[in-house]
Amino acid sequence: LRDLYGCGPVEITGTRDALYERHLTFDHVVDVNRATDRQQFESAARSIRDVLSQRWLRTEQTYAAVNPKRVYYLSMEFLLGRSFANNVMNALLHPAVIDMARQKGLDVMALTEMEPDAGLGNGGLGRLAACFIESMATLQIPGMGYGLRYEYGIFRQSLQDGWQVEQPDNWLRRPDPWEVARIDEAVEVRLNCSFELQAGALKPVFGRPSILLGIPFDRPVIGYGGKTINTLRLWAAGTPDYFNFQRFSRGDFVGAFAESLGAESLTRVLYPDDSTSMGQGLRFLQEYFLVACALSDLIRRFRSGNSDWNVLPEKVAIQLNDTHPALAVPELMRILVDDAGLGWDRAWDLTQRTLAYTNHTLLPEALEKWPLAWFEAVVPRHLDIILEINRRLLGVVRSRWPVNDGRAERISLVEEGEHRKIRMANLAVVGSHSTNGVAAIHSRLLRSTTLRDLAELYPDRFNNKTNGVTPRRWLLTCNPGLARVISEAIGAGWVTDLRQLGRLKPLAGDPSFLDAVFKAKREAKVRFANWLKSTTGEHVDPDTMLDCQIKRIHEYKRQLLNALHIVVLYNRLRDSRNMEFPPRTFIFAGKAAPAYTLAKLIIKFINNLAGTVNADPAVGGRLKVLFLPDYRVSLAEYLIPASDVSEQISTAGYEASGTSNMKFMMNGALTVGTRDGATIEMAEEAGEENFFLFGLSAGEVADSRGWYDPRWHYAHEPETKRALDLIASDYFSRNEPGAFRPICDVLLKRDFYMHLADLKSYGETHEKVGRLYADQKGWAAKAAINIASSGNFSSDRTINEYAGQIWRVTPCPVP
Ligand code: DL6
Repeated sequence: LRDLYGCGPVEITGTRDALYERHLTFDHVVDVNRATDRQQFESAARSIRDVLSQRWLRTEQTYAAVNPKRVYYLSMEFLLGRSFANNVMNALLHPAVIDMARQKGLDVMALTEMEPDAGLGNGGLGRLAACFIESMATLQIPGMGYGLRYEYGIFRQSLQDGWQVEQPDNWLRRPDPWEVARIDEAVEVRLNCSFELQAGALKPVFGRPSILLGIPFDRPVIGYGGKTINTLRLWAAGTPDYFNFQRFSRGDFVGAFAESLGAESLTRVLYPDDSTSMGQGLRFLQEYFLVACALSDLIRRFRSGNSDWNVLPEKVAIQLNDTHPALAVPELMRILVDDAGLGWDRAWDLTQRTLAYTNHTLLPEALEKWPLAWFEAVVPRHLDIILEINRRLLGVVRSRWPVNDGRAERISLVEEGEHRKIRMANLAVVGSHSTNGVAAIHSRLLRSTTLRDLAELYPDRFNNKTNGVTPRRWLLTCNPGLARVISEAIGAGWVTDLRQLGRLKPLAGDPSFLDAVFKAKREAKVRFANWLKSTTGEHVDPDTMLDCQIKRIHEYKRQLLNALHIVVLYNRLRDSRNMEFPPRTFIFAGKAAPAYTLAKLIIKFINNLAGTVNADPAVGGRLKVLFLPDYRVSLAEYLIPASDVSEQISTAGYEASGTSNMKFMMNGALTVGTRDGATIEMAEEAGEENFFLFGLSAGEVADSRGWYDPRWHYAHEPETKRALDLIASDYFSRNEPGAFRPICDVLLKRDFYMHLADLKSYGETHEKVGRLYADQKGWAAKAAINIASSGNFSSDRTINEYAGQIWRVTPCPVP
């Protein structure tokens, strides 16, 4: 492997084949011919990493020499999924790997299946972070991700009798071949608490200071083409002393390890909630730990190249992925005031100009507010700083709006009451120079509703950055058939410039192109069906329309609307066996937060519905419902290319952006959706005539609060009534009477997310979908227009906007 990336001969002796074999022999000490699939995967991955190591080093050396402005993306979640196929693809090692596999008789598909998903995130927010760091590397931006190395990622979901069961995801049980432990770069984190074993449980003991170690584990982030290899640095918690020798000598063998066990448990598990800020103190500690490790590390790097604190905002941009790392505001102030000895005003100016904040939700229950008492107990100095920021902030507010209309209380960083709380979103807005939403409608609603007072105080700070996804993972790698069709039509430039897909528009009338698109879809459907069969035993007929709703289970995302509509269709099929009806497979997948009882009941309902519908001879195979367990990135990579219909049906005004909507669109699925999140912008790009939009707008939803009554729909829409009556009659819960009563109650008593208001227009829209699907050419033409119109939804575009408008960084090419 000589001079692969123009950085001189790679100083590894032997051929690339030998690399692989050396790892089998020396890492695993196993006979090459007797290696297991997992050993083969690890050795193949390690050989890929070997090839990349010099380039990875060269990237960091270049940054150190050039001293460019760097971006640090702080996120509690990086939902990476698998790395093998993407690393191979981005490093352009695809031909070499195929060649090697052929020579060695290796099955590359089987190898990739050996890699567990790195599920270090809950959903959209974490997957976005993963797309963003890949785009930064592809755009040659000196960027680094900072997160936590959870030993257990998002739980594995299995189904028992239709109910979700959570199992621990021990993804690091076997050594991860990509990561590099940097023990020498560990940092110390000081807390005003320590950990103790009390009655068998680990408890924080407040007021007894302790020092934790943050141990960095680096993962390569390979830009497409392999020119830049940035770093994702994940922190694991540890203690300086592994165990307490005095306690051990006294025979207290368990207690001797209590402190280190307690410390290590800080990064043990990812919190499995995406839309509530649960009141656990451990989460608060995790957030502080990430912030303290990241800031200590980046400030050390900054100081190694710059002696003048004043240039901090010219050399460092820190993006806060939601409020989770918002403690960066007081932590940076503490570093600048206490450690660097700067005056308050100068420190405050540098802090604001360095930090920027992205908001990802309008749901009030997801906006973090932490008890002030926790700050007092764990990070008292940070509380002092927050209160001083607040004192000055309220002074400004009161002098600008002298009439007391409650504004100061709303803007205050402290929510008053019996248990005072710190409002993390307010802290993030006040302590930074930019606050952005993630789609146009979301950014608008942020300004006009959720953060209105702050937007009036700082109108210039608020901006929009519509999300995007990386086309390398979400088209090139996961859908090779379609990628080939596109590249044959317009060349391969789209891989790094997705706007070029627009050149496909004229081909939406070209029968041979449409035929190729159709064939690629069919190929992806067969591939998915085969994969599903081999991994779960479940059968999917590739000749049916695949209609998919895959995302977290939440009332606002309205899986229930989809399920209700299936009940309506089921009733129609039972009435008329000869009805014209394109055979459909409805696929659901998604996890529910373990404590979200109704979401778990929705999963159970969908499974019971599936059981009944799929077994009913009256349906005659025309309708099938599937709930695929354990939704994860790798499952999405098989399913999205195969999908015909993408369900994006949240109550308008509640989905900040959505990102699976974009992945479906670029893979040629047609969207049934509400005017919500980025779906609005997608429909604008494609033209509404190429979308299936339905339902109330966000304005209509807001206006009907106060008078909306779901019973009106029940009383006036016979199909709605019949569907609900069927559910209430225990038709889908014969052995569990009353099981779905809570669902009927939610829908009929309050229906906060307005399922019944939209059910009729949703059904009418689906009728249009069915008619178009029967016209194969018409369908393929719309699919082609959607693919051609998806160019704006690349995370490269989004990152370019962040880079130019928020971070003000430029590429730093690695020679
Ligand atoms: O911005 C990424 C993603 C959006 O696409 C989704 O619409 C939004 O629901 C999600 N937000 C969260 C909320 N977490 N918090 N806080 O995951 O962000």
